[in-house]
Amino acid sequence: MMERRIIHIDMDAFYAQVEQNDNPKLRGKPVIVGGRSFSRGVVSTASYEARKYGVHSAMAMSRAHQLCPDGIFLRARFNRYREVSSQIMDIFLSYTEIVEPLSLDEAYLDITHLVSKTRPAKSIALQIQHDIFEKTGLTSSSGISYNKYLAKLASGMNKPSGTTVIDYDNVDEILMHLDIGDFPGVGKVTKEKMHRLKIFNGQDLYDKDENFLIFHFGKRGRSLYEKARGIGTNQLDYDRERKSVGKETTFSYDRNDDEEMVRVLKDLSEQVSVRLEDKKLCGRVVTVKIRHDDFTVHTKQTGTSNPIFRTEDIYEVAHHLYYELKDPTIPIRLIGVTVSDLEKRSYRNMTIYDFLK
Ligand code: TTP
Ligand code: MG
Repeated sequence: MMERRIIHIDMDAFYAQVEQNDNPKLRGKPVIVGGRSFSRGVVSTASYEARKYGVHSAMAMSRAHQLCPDGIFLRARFNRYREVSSQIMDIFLSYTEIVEPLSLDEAYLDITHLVSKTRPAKSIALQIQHDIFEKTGLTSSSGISYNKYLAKLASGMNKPSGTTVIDYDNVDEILMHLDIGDFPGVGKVTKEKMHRLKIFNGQDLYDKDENFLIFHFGKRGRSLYEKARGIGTNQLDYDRERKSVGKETTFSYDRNDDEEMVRVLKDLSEQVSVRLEDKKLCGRVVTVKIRHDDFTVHTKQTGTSNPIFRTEDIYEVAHHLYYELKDPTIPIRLIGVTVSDLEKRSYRNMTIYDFLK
């Protein structure tokens, strides 16, 4: 079986960066975003400028005020963060449907099927980070590895704006020197217990046998034993009931022929329509994606006034988008059609034609 390539992407100082991006006056300044009331609340996150003063997530707001009296203290605007989050998730889904979001600002992506000799996982990660920056103006960090936990570990290693690969050639070096508190899943309490057991880093953990760890940490002992060896799951828990239905075609050699593209678009529209029909869904947004032979990806989408699901309706929009998107000078390697913003079909969004079939 082919080795999995998993990317973990995590936005840098997410809430604070959104605030700085939305209000340029805040850029370069110590920004601290907190929950509810300033007197009793805790810090949600702090910009990297504020972190220099020792301010961090989950700290009492009053403490943050003491450490950073000149900081700019803001209330969290969750709706805005959700909005940005959904833009980011859309970018992930434009690469692969195997996306497991962990929170508003981070997700695992399985990109195994996109990797080739000329397109290593790292270049895909960089491309995704670039897309996020283009679309939202925000920086993120990514980690690439052969399982989830190592990918997550990697994404935190070179923040902000980092892209880090953990592979068989460097995994031992990284894990053996890793502070025990930096192992994913080792919180404050576990860390203190580890210290009592004279386990301070990955090497110390590696040196303990499995039974010892199970004796002291119960069921988690086994997982800790495995983590010390770089072993972890590579199965993503992703949403099979997707928020979009899409089909794409990759050409074995590059095409640049409108007539053929129109045929392919019609065919893809029909396949999408059949899927929507199966699931009794319809959608309000159509997206066409084109990948050129140099692997640049271009997408264009548009909303429809009514939810659609029939081949002709999807094709009509897709065809229009294709002509807006295409660059006649660059051959096409892949083309795709997606319908999103889905909802269940109801009598409200059916037309007379649906009753004539
Ligand atoms: P994180 O990804 O943990 O932190 P971050 O994005 O602010 O900073 P970085 O990843 O660069 O270290 O969390 C994402 C968001 O979740 C964060 O911006 C605010 C929110 N959050 C809280 O509200 N409380 C918390 O205790 C944590 C850790 C995060
Ligand atoms: Mg983050």
